[in-house]
Amino acid sequence: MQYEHWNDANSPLHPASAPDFLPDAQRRALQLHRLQRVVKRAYDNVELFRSRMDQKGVKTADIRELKDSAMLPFTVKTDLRDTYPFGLFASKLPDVVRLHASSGTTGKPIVVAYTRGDMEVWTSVMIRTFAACGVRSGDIVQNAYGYGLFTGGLGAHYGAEALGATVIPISGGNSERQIMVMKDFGSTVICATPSYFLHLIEQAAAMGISMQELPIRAGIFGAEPWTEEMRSRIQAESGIQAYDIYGLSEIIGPGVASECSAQCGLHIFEDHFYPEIIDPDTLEVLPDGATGELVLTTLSKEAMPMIRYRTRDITRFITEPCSCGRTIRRIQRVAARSDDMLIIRGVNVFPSQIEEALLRVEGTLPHYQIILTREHDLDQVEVQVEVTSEVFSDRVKAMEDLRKQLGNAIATIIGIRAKVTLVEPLTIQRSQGKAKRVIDNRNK
Ligand code: DLL
Repeated sequence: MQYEHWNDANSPLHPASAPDFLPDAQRRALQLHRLQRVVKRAYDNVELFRSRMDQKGVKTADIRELKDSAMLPFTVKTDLRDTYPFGLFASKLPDVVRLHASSGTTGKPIVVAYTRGDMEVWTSVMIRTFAACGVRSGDIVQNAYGYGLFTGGLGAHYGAEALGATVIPISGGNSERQIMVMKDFGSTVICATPSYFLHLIEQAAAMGISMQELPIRAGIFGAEPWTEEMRSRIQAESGIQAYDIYGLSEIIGPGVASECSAQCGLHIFEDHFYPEIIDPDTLEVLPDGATGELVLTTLSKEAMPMIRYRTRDITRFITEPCSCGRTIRRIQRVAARSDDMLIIRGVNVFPSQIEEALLRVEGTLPHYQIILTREHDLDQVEVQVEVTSEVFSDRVKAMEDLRKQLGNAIATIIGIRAKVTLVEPLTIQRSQGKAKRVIDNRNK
């Protein structure tokens, strides 16, 4: 009997997924109870939270309703760096059963910690993630997220295994072996960054294998921004359903939010992560539906509670109910981070806008890089994009027309002219994890 529920991924009776379907009032009561508990835990055990709340004159007893969270101080990434390595822990080290770290681009990593209870929560939100994406107990899950200090590999591993799927802990890289395993083991689900999966599609083709003919049917993709246009390309070329999942180390890792069968916004596991959208300039909480920065408070984390963590990720709540029946709210896919925003000749540009423009044009491949330079004090943008070998070997005139078309598509979306360079397939470096889309040489 229970087995049937495991196999019905969208059932409210699915033991792990039940909280996705709680009536609003019941969920809010649970959130408030957990918010009060986590604020007290953070205040009692973490010096930084205690001193910030004291400075603001906020007492734990002041949190009487969910919206009182707006009184609480924010936490930012530098707080984790400044307290490196263990300064934000609310548990004693013997109670911590796992550490992960996120490398960041410069300096020391940030360290995150989990108690046994945190591991159970993490596993449960990953079960809910997989269930929402239609993964079931009979699936064979090829987990190509990196294993190690990155949260992607082990986060997805524990969830898929607990769901009852067969997990292949292959980690990222060694693309030829990935394709061999996908074919020989009959993987039905792949977990990877979307950019790495694109590379796997190419690798399969190079080995004379069509993904369309393999049993693979779903991809659980996240850890980096990607666009709807990218999803269309992935689905068309591989024949799989591509789902977007979101998370960050500071909050738990993957398992903060996930798409469902509707593929229309990501459900936040709100019973564990309390979301707010703020105006990043005024820091005011914005009304539902307005676009701003996502701020998250962990409602059940023990080892490392986070109070109003500013993610820098830009999104909005989708206010319409979802056709899947889940009552937990959805956010729009995270297409941009406020710190990824490029200011080019004074115009704000997100790399995802360029991706959108490029992939709308036929003949391009979903591999590109944005190179910024400065000449005579003026920012220059070059967009290098791979084009199909047919286009590349075509007449000069056809290439020139495509270049113009792409230049116009970019100018229409971002409002400035970029130099477009068409390059051969496989020219741009492939990543095994998060893709590096921007090379900024302006201050060199
Ligand atoms: O990337 C956790 C993760 C692993 C999520 C696997 C999904 C799948 P970090 O390395 O700490 O953690 O990076 C977190 O990556 O603040 C976003 O800016 C970005 N990000 C994560 N998922 C998405 C997504 C993991 N689906 C940072 N869309 C976040 C856009 C994403 N950006």
